[in-house]
Amino acid sequence: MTILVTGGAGFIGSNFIYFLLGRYPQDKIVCVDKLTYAGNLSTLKDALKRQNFVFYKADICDRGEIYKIFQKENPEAVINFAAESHVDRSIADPEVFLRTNILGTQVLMDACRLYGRVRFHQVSTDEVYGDLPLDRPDLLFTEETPIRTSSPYSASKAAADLLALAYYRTYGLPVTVSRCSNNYGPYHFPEKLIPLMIANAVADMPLPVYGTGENVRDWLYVEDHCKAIDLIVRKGKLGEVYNVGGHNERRNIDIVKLICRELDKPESLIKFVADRKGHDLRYAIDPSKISRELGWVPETSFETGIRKTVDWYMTHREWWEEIVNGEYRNYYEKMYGNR
Ligand code: NAD
Ligand code: TDX
Repeated sequence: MTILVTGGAGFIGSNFIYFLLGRYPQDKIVCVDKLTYAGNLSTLKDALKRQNFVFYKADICDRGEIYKIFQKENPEAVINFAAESHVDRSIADPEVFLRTNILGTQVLMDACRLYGRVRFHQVSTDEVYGDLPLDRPDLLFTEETPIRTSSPYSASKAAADLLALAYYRTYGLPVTVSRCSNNYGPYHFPEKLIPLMIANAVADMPLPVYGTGENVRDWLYVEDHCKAIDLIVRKGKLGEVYNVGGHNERRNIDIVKLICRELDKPESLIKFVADRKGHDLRYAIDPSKISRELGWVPETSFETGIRKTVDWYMTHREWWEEIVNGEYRNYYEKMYGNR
């Protein structure tokens, strides 16, 4: 089988590529990535040594380039991870989010239609459901929860989901959509909460917690997400949405304190800063559909996963230090300088 993975030089896409190369050595993996600030070819250096892996630097919005790659590689399945993925950046500058996340998805699905009704999977997010109140732990997002987005990022992801389902209904394109909760693990770009706090704590820099730190996210180890996507692509029902999450809700402040403990750093590094605009209070996924229909269950506990993650960042300092010492400095100054 030839599988085309877009956004494979980013966090989850690269983990997915390594998962596929390990589990299905007979498959060919084709990666398409624009290598934006969030994409890093060095992440794929071990994959690039493999005969059954090929990389194309291309923009998913570039119809001509994408069609050429489809013509050459003839993929049987496309898994779309490529996206602008950072909520704070979408608040500062939404346009590229609409372009990549919506129009890019459309180009890929048009290519799937044109080159033989190729199987298409859209990697989406729980953020399309908006947020839940902090004082109603009984409420969880199901696949039936109405779409109610808060940020330009989540609005663009929701638009892409709806477009994917429209391509299923209108053109019969074999489509599935997964909506996962917050991931963590190796190769997570340092602008996101967990790697940012690890990098700052290592450097004894302030740990900027938005608002009161009481916002809740539902954390899943990235490998469990990869396994869920693989199951959906191979066994999922076409035209369906699957929620993915491991019942692991944590307050941001507790995550940051945990990282301080893991790294033996004082909590006095924590600095409460101005809140994110439109900041979602709580995310919590009900994963019962994927568990019931496909037998998926998360395998890595949060305690194990966070320890593995901290260890990974400590043993791969060159990977993230190169990032935080580059263009990222300007981003950091703009985002946190006067906060
Ligand atoms: P990421 O920002 O780490 O990686 C995105 C990758 O896409 C990068 O390699 C980047 O170069 C590439 N890319 C961006 N624009 C592109 C374009 N126009 N053409 C080709 N490539 C392009 O993101 P991530 O955290 O790995 O997220 C991957 C997907 O999973 C996204 O669709 C995101 O919405 C979704 N998701 C993420 C999480 C999470 O917690 N990180 C949770 C649920 C869903
Ligand atoms: O410096 C920070 N301080 C802080 O308090 C950062 C970067 C974040 N936060 C808070 C904001 C959120 O409540 O931590 C929480 C997590 O923030 P992010 O890591 O930016 O993730 P989030 O906004 O929850 O979105 C993530 O999960 C869903 C991914 O980035 C999305 O791509 C995914 O769809």
